[in-house]
Amino acid sequence: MDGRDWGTFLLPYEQAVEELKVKLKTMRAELKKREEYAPIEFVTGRIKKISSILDKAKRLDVPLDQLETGIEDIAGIRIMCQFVEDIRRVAEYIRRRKDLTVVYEKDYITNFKDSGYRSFHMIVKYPVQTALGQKIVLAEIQIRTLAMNFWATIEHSLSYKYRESLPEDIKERLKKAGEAAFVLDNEMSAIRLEILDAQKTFEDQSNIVSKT
Ligand code: 0O2
Repeated sequence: MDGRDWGTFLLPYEQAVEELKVKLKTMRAELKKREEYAPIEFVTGRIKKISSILDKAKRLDVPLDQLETGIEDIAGIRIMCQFVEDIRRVAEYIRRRKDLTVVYEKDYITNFKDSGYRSFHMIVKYPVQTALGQKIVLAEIQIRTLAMNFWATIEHSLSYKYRESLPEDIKERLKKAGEAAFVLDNEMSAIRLEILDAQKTFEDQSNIVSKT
Protein backbone atom coordinates (compact mmCIF):
# COMPACT_ATOMS: atom_id res chain seq x y z
CA MET A 1 0.00 0.00 0.00
CA ASP A 2 1.31 3.49 -0.80
CA GLY A 3 0.51 6.69 1.13
CA ARG A 4 -2.72 7.33 -0.80
CA ASP A 5 -4.01 3.77 -0.27
CA TRP A 6 -3.37 4.08 3.49
CA GLY A 7 -5.22 7.41 3.48
CA THR A 8 -8.38 5.85 1.99
CA PHE A 9 -8.02 2.66 4.05
CA LEU A 10 -7.94 4.68 7.29
CA LEU A 11 -10.82 7.05 6.36
CA PRO A 12 -13.70 4.94 7.80
CA TYR A 13 -11.65 4.33 10.97
CA GLU A 14 -11.10 8.08 11.39
CA GLN A 15 -14.84 8.61 10.92
CA ALA A 16 -15.64 5.86 13.46
CA VAL A 17 -13.30 7.41 16.07
CA GLU A 18 -14.73 10.91 15.57
CA GLU A 19 -18.34 9.69 15.78
CA LEU A 20 -17.78 7.45 18.79
CA LYS A 21 -15.96 10.25 20.63
CA VAL A 22 -18.92 12.60 20.11
CA LYS A 23 -21.44 9.93 21.14
CA LEU A 24 -19.57 8.91 24.29
CA LYS A 25 -18.93 12.52 25.30
CA THR A 26 -22.67 13.12 24.89
CA MET A 27 -23.33 10.08 27.08
CA ARG A 28 -21.01 11.62 29.70
CA ALA A 29 -22.90 14.92 29.64
CA GLU A 30 -26.26 13.14 29.89
CA LEU A 31 -25.17 10.92 32.82
CA LYS A 32 -23.73 13.95 34.60
CA LYS A 33 -27.16 15.59 34.46
CA ARG A 34 -29.06 12.45 35.47
CA GLU A 35 -26.81 11.05 38.23
CA GLU A 36 -25.02 12.27 41.32
CA TYR A 37 -21.67 12.27 39.45
CA ALA A 38 -20.51 11.33 35.96
CA PRO A 39 -19.17 7.74 35.81
CA ILE A 40 -17.14 8.93 32.80
CA GLU A 41 -14.37 11.40 33.56
CA PHE A 42 -13.15 11.96 29.97
CA VAL A 43 -12.99 10.29 26.56
CA THR A 44 -10.15 10.17 24.04
CA GLY A 45 -9.65 8.47 20.69
CA ARG A 46 -6.89 7.67 18.26
CA ILE A 47 -6.14 5.93 14.98
CA LYS A 48 -3.36 3.37 15.28
CA LYS A 49 -0.13 4.51 13.63
CA ILE A 50 0.64 2.77 10.30
CA SER A 51 3.94 1.47 11.73
CA SER A 52 2.07 -0.02 14.75
CA ILE A 53 -0.53 -1.63 12.43
CA LEU A 54 2.27 -3.23 10.41
CA ASP A 55 4.16 -4.37 13.55
CA LYS A 56 1.02 -5.95 15.00
CA ALA A 57 0.11 -7.59 11.65
CA LYS A 58 3.57 -9.13 11.54
CA ARG A 59 3.39 -10.27 15.17
CA LEU A 60 -0.08 -11.84 14.73
CA ASP A 61 0.66 -13.20 11.22
CA VAL A 62 -2.14 -11.17 9.64
CA PRO A 63 -1.80 -10.77 5.83
CA LEU A 64 -2.01 -7.16 4.56
CA ASP A 65 -5.31 -7.86 2.75
CA GLN A 66 -6.91 -9.03 6.02
CA LEU A 67 -6.08 -6.05 8.26
CA GLU A 68 -9.76 -5.10 8.56
CA THR A 69 -10.63 -8.32 10.37
CA GLY A 70 -7.22 -9.25 11.78
CA ILE A 71 -6.33 -6.02 13.59
CA GLU A 72 -9.12 -5.03 15.94
CA ASP A 73 -7.74 -1.81 17.41
CA ILE A 74 -7.06 0.34 14.32
CA ALA A 75 -9.83 2.58 15.67
CA GLY A 76 -9.35 3.07 19.41
CA ILE A 77 -11.50 4.83 22.01
CA ARG A 78 -10.49 5.26 25.64
CA ILE A 79 -12.92 6.06 28.43
CA MET A 80 -11.51 7.18 31.77
CA CYS A 81 -13.51 6.72 34.99
CA GLN A 82 -12.91 7.85 38.56
CA PHE A 83 -13.77 4.57 40.28
CA VAL A 84 -13.35 0.87 39.37
CA GLU A 85 -17.12 0.35 39.91
CA ASP A 86 -17.83 2.90 37.17
CA ILE A 87 -16.09 0.68 34.59
CA ARG A 88 -18.75 -2.07 34.82
CA ARG A 89 -21.54 0.49 34.64
CA VAL A 90 -20.07 2.19 31.56
CA ALA A 91 -19.52 -1.23 29.92
CA GLU A 92 -23.20 -2.03 30.52
CA TYR A 93 -24.30 1.28 28.96
CA ILE A 94 -22.19 0.41 25.90
CA ARG A 95 -23.63 -3.14 25.64
CA ARG A 96 -27.16 -1.66 25.57
CA ARG A 97 -26.44 0.73 22.68
CA LYS A 98 -28.20 0.09 19.37
CA ASP A 99 -25.63 1.88 17.18
CA LEU A 100 -22.87 -0.70 17.74
CA THR A 101 -22.47 -4.42 18.46
CA VAL A 102 -20.10 -5.83 21.04
CA VAL A 103 -18.10 -8.68 19.47
CA TYR A 104 -16.21 -9.70 22.63
CA GLU A 105 -14.64 -8.31 25.79
CA LYS A 106 -11.23 -8.66 27.44
CA ASP A 107 -11.19 -8.18 31.19
CA TYR A 108 -7.64 -7.21 32.10
CA ILE A 109 -8.94 -5.93 35.45
CA THR A 110 -9.83 -9.35 36.84
CA ASN A 111 -6.96 -10.93 34.88
CA PHE A 112 -4.33 -8.23 34.71
CA LYS A 113 -1.40 -8.70 32.34
CA ASP A 114 2.08 -9.81 33.43
CA SER A 115 3.31 -6.27 32.73
CA GLY A 116 0.88 -5.03 35.43
CA TYR A 117 -1.52 -3.60 32.80
CA ARG A 118 -5.16 -3.25 33.94
CA SER A 119 -8.05 -2.11 31.75
CA PHE A 120 -11.38 -3.38 30.36
CA HIS A 121 -11.45 -3.79 26.57
CA MET A 122 -14.54 -4.13 24.37
CA ILE A 123 -14.17 -4.99 20.69
CA VAL A 124 -17.15 -3.56 18.83
CA LYS A 125 -18.52 -3.51 15.29
CA TYR A 126 -19.49 0.02 14.31
CA PRO A 127 -21.26 0.95 11.03
CA VAL A 128 -20.07 4.16 9.33
CA GLN A 129 -21.96 5.80 6.49
CA THR A 130 -19.42 6.59 3.76
CA ALA A 131 -19.91 8.25 0.36
CA LEU A 132 -19.90 4.75 -1.12
CA GLY A 133 -22.40 3.27 1.33
CA GLN A 134 -22.27 1.66 4.76
CA LYS A 135 -19.04 0.13 6.02
CA ILE A 136 -18.79 -1.81 9.25
CA VAL A 137 -15.46 -1.35 11.03
CA LEU A 138 -14.01 -2.90 14.17
CA ALA A 139 -13.07 -0.60 17.03
CA GLU A 140 -11.59 -1.19 20.46
CA ILE A 141 -13.08 0.63 23.45
CA GLN A 142 -10.77 0.65 26.48
CA ILE A 143 -12.36 1.55 29.82
CA ARG A 144 -10.07 2.26 32.77
CA THR A 145 -9.71 4.34 35.92
CA LEU A 146 -7.56 7.45 36.08
CA ALA A 147 -4.97 5.46 38.08
CA MET A 148 -4.91 2.65 35.49
CA ASN A 149 -4.53 5.25 32.75
CA PHE A 150 -1.68 7.02 34.54
CA TRP A 151 0.19 3.73 34.87
CA ALA A 152 -0.51 2.59 31.27
CA THR A 153 0.55 5.94 29.79
CA ILE A 154 3.90 5.90 31.60
CA GLU A 155 4.50 2.21 30.86
CA HIS A 156 3.60 2.72 27.20
CA SER A 157 6.06 5.58 26.75
CA LEU A 158 8.84 3.66 28.54
CA SER A 159 8.17 0.50 26.49
CA TYR A 160 8.21 2.63 23.34
CA LYS A 161 11.51 4.20 24.37
CA TYR A 162 13.20 0.89 25.26
CA ARG A 163 11.35 -1.20 22.62
CA GLU A 164 11.50 -4.92 23.53
CA SER A 165 14.21 -4.57 26.17
CA LEU A 166 12.85 -2.75 29.22
CA PRO A 167 15.65 -2.95 31.82
CA GLU A 168 14.79 -5.37 34.67
CA ASP A 169 14.95 -2.69 37.39
CA ILE A 170 12.48 -0.50 35.47
CA LYS A 171 10.18 -3.50 34.92
CA GLU A 172 10.25 -4.19 38.67
CA ARG A 173 9.52 -0.55 39.49
CA LEU A 174 6.63 -0.52 37.02
CA LYS A 175 5.19 -3.63 38.67
CA LYS A 176 5.41 -1.92 42.07
CA ALA A 177 3.83 1.23 40.62
CA GLY A 178 1.05 -0.97 39.18
CA GLU A 179 0.42 -2.45 42.63
CA ALA A 180 0.33 1.07 44.10
CA ALA A 181 -2.22 2.11 41.45
CA PHE A 182 -4.31 -0.96 42.38
CA VAL A 183 -4.20 0.01 46.09
CA LEU A 184 -5.09 3.61 45.18
CA ASP A 185 -8.15 2.43 43.20
CA ASN A 186 -9.28 0.27 46.14
CA GLU A 187 -8.81 3.10 48.65
CA MET A 188 -10.78 5.51 46.46
CA SER A 189 -13.59 2.95 46.08
CA ALA A 190 -13.73 2.51 49.87
CA ILE A 191 -13.94 6.29 50.36
CA ARG A 192 -16.64 6.50 47.69
CA LEU A 193 -18.74 3.85 49.43
CA GLU A 194 -18.37 5.69 52.75
CA ILE A 195 -19.46 8.97 51.15
CA LEU A 196 -22.49 7.31 49.51
CA ASP A 197 -23.35 5.67 52.82
CA ALA A 198 -23.07 8.99 54.68
CA GLN A 199 -25.25 10.70 52.05
CA LYS A 200 -27.89 7.98 52.40
CA THR A 201 -27.94 8.28 56.21
CA PHE A 202 -28.25 12.07 55.87
CA GLU A 203 -31.16 11.73 53.39
CA ASP A 204 -32.93 9.19 55.63
CA GLN A 205 -32.59 11.50 58.65
CA SER A 206 -33.93 14.48 56.63
CA ASN A 207 -36.94 12.38 55.58
CA ILE A 208 -37.70 11.44 59.21
CA VAL A 209 -37.41 15.10 60.33
CA SER A 210 -39.68 16.36 57.51
CA LYS A 211 -42.36 13.73 58.36
CA THR A 212 -42.50 14.66 62.06
P1 0O2 B 1 -1.05 1.87 20.24
O1 0O2 B 1 -1.41 2.00 18.83
O2 0O2 B 1 0.32 2.38 20.54
O3 0O2 B 1 -2.12 2.35 21.16
P2 0O2 B 1 -1.32 -7.06 22.35
O4 0O2 B 1 -0.96 -8.45 22.03
O5 0O2 B 1 -0.83 -6.59 23.71
O6 0O2 B 1 -1.06 -6.04 21.28
P3 0O2 B 1 -3.89 -7.56 23.39
O7 0O2 B 1 -3.32 -8.01 24.67
O8 0O2 B 1 -4.84 -8.48 22.68
O9 0O2 B 1 -2.82 -7.10 22.34
O10 0O2 B 1 -4.54 -6.20 23.67
P4 0O2 B 1 -5.45 -5.42 22.65
O11 0O2 B 1 -6.86 -5.54 23.12
O12 0O2 B 1 -5.16 -5.76 21.23
O13 0O2 B 1 -5.00 -3.97 22.89
C1 0O2 B 1 -3.76 -3.51 22.65
C2 0O2 B 1 -3.78 -2.15 23.28
O14 0O2 B 1 -4.08 -2.31 24.66
C3 0O2 B 1 -2.43 -1.48 23.25
O15 0O2 B 1 -2.30 -0.71 22.12
C4 0O2 B 1 -2.48 -0.60 24.48
O16 0O2 B 1 -3.26 0.54 24.25
C5 0O2 B 1 -3.21 -1.50 25.45
N1 0O2 B 1 -2.29 -2.42 26.14
C6 0O2 B 1 -2.33 -3.75 26.11
N2 0O2 B 1 -1.37 -4.27 26.89
C7 0O2 B 1 -0.70 -3.23 27.42
C8 0O2 B 1 0.42 -3.12 28.33
O17 0O2 B 1 0.99 -4.09 28.82
N3 0O2 B 1 0.82 -1.86 28.64
C9 0O2 B 1 0.21 -0.75 28.13
N4 0O2 B 1 0.68 0.44 28.48
N5 0O2 B 1 -0.82 -0.83 27.27
C10 0O2 B 1 -1.28 -2.05 26.93
P5 0O2 B 1 -0.83 -0.65 21.51
O18 0O2 B 1 -0.52 -1.95 20.87
O19 0O2 B 1 0.11 -0.17 22.53
O20 0O2 B 1 -0.99 0.31 20.35
